[in-house]
Amino acid sequence: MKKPEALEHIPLDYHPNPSSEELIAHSEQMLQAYRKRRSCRFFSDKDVPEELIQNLIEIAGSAPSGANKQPWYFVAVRSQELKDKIREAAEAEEKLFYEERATEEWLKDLAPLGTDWEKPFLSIAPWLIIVFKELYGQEESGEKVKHYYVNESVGLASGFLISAIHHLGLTTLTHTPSPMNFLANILGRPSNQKPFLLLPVGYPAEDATVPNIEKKGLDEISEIL
Ligand code: IYR
Repeated sequence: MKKPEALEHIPLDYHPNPSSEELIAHSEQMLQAYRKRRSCRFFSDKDVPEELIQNLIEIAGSAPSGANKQPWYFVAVRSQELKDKIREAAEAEEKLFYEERATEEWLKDLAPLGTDWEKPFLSIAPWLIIVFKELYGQEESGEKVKHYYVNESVGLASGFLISAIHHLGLTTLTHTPSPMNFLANILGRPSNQKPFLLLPVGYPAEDATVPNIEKKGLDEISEIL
């Protein structure tokens, strides 16, 4: 096969060039801000504008991906009827998870977080963003497009999304009801798209609480050689 031509290269349009001192100061500020990010299960029903959700999704879609195939799709749900339907289906799966499917060890690991099958945040948060991974792409002609590193790519896009939500001062929760194919059914997605995770997005409730967990220290998660 003849090798396709490489795309033209254009200049990199990002050269802020800060000094080391500026970088360190900025990274310290960022670290303090990131340390405040928590998975929050208590949402206010205060509305969040659609434009903001669209910008957040574009931020997620700016993530790197295998061969730039962008193997993701985002469904943003604000319809109360759909949110209630998703909550009902998620709670049915979660009830089975907590009462039958989860191993003793898994339940023991979850106990400190105080989670259970009830998921009121799914109907209270103003938005649910459901992230889908695309196992392969589909051209208009019906031809399949190969996708690479799908989980890594969609994980990166989800990380961008969570980070941007926090940066704005809003909150989210990485929710992975298991199994979650009910989301594809309710939202009528094609068979090349599989649910990856669900992020409720909104303002935290005034009286929101979070479990008092700790993150591993730098020494535990890294070394410098
Ligand atoms: N999907 C369940 C259980 C759950 C699993 C893990 I791993 C968590 O970090 C938290 C919860 C639920 O959402 O409750």
